[in-house]
Amino acid sequence: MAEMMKLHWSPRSPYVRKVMVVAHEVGLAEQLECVRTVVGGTAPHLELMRENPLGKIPTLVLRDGTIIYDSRVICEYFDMLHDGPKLFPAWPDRLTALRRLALGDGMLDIALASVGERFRPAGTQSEPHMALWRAKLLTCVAALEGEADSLAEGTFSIGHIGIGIALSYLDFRFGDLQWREGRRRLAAWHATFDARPSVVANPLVDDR
Ligand SMILES: N[C@@H](CCC(=O)N[C@@H](CS)C(=O)NCC(=O)O)C(=O)O
Repeated sequence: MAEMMKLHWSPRSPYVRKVMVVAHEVGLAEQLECVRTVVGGTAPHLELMRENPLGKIPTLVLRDGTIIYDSRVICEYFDMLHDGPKLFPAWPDRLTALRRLALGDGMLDIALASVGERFRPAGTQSEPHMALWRAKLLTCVAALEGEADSLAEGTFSIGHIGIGIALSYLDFRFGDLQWREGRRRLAAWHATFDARPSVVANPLVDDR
């Protein structure tokens, strides 16, 4: 078998899930050796930090030893490696796709900050921050409901993947947010995202 690319991977990470979905969409998943890498908490992962000084996943080691991160860079790299329809479209559609990707990634950044806060000892968690992050996530969902029809009609792109991954992460960690309430069109679009083979093949799993 040809040498594989090594992906620092976790089934709990939505950013990792995003690159795995892209890899499946463009037919590259079989070329990835997924190495379970545990990050988070306060202990530095020194081995990972030798490859990515940020100590974050996903981090991808190419066959020639070149190391790339973060998730967006890896997604764009995968999209460059195939000859099919591109997930990063040409201008002007690219602008909308990148803006949607930024919105999805921004939602994940907020969600992960909020999850991190939950792990602080009781009494040291910041209620005002938790409330702010919750309000931002709900505002993002409301904005997305406004473009749900255009999401459903448009050509599938990295923007769709960014948004779909973010909404699925809300299901995974923020069930109490009930983001589907009053968001019928967005929920309908997300159901189609959720049913894609690339998404089904890469579930989020709380494995420890
Ligand atoms: N902007 C990065 C974010 C990646 C990220 O924050 N990953 C989390 C796991 S879901 C992580 O590695 N956290 C460990 C840490 O921040 O120390 C990307 O898009 O790849």
